[in-house]
Amino acid sequence: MGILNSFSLEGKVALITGASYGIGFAIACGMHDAGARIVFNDINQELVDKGLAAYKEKGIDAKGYVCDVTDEDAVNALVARISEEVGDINILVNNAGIIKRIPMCDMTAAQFRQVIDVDLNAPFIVSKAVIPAMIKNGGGKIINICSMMSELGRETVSAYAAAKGGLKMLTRNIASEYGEFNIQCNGIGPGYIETPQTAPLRERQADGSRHPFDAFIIAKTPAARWGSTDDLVGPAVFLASEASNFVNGHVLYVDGGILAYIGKQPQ
Ligand code: NAP
Ligand code: GCO
Repeated sequence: MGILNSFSLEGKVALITGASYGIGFAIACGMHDAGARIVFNDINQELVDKGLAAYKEKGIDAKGYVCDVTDEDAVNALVARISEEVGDINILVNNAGIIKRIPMCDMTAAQFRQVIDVDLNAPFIVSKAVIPAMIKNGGGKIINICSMMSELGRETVSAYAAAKGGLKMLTRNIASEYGEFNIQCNGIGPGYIETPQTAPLRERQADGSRHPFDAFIIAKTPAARWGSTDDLVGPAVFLASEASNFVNGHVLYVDGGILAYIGKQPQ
């Protein structure tokens, strides 16, 4: 196989969760360009319809389903339906996620649990649902969308950091437990990416100046910019393809260098 062919996803079925917009949508479009058949889900019909229209506009014939990834019965039914209507899933991207920015001492246990449920329990539930067919078919790829918060903490994101740190370890454990079946489970750790999830951190101030967090991220990132969703496409296609067949249990940070950088020295 030629080197470029080893990046091809031709003939593969890819399920990207929560992929009506944002990071999941960009990754799905890239996987489509690399040859995969795209299937996605989202939490309600309105989002699925919005996603279907956006894929159509790009000339992509994606299949979209309503499914709450925290609901184990619904996920099992979805995976069975995809196998029947499209084919067994070869590539899973656990992308669906939520964040709650609340100081820890003001956060209720119910709010904390909700974040853990979507960002950590759900990747467990969806991965568990797709692994048996991957084993039967001789292998598969699972990509967990982790975060800077898989490594770092900051004010207000205790539940999210706990979930994304846990997701890094779930990634390593899936790799450890199912690597012998030719299943590769890796993570992508996006840096600060321009999506609706981070929009509140980039809002212009009343005087037109940058949000202090926006200026902070630019100073903290050697690339001196926020990431775009397109920055994640190449890494995702790599981790979904045969080019990464001996990469397992790894988190690939796509962060413009944030994790490598101690920060600007005071002038
Ligand atoms: P996002 O706002 O985090 O949303 C992803 C999608 O998941 C949304 O469509 C969301 O629906 C859906 N979703 C939420 N709960 C769900 C559930 N229970 N079942 C099914 N779908 C559900 O978008 P994003 O910023 O593109 O983030 C995608 C992933 O990357 C997330 O895991 C996020 O944590 C991670 N991430 C983002 C950044 C960043 O800078 N943006 C950086 C690192 C990691 P709703 O719109 O209704 O919530
Ligand atoms: C925050 C952010 C993040 C990012 C991302 C970083 O409030 O700090 O929303 O946590 O979105 O996950 O990688």
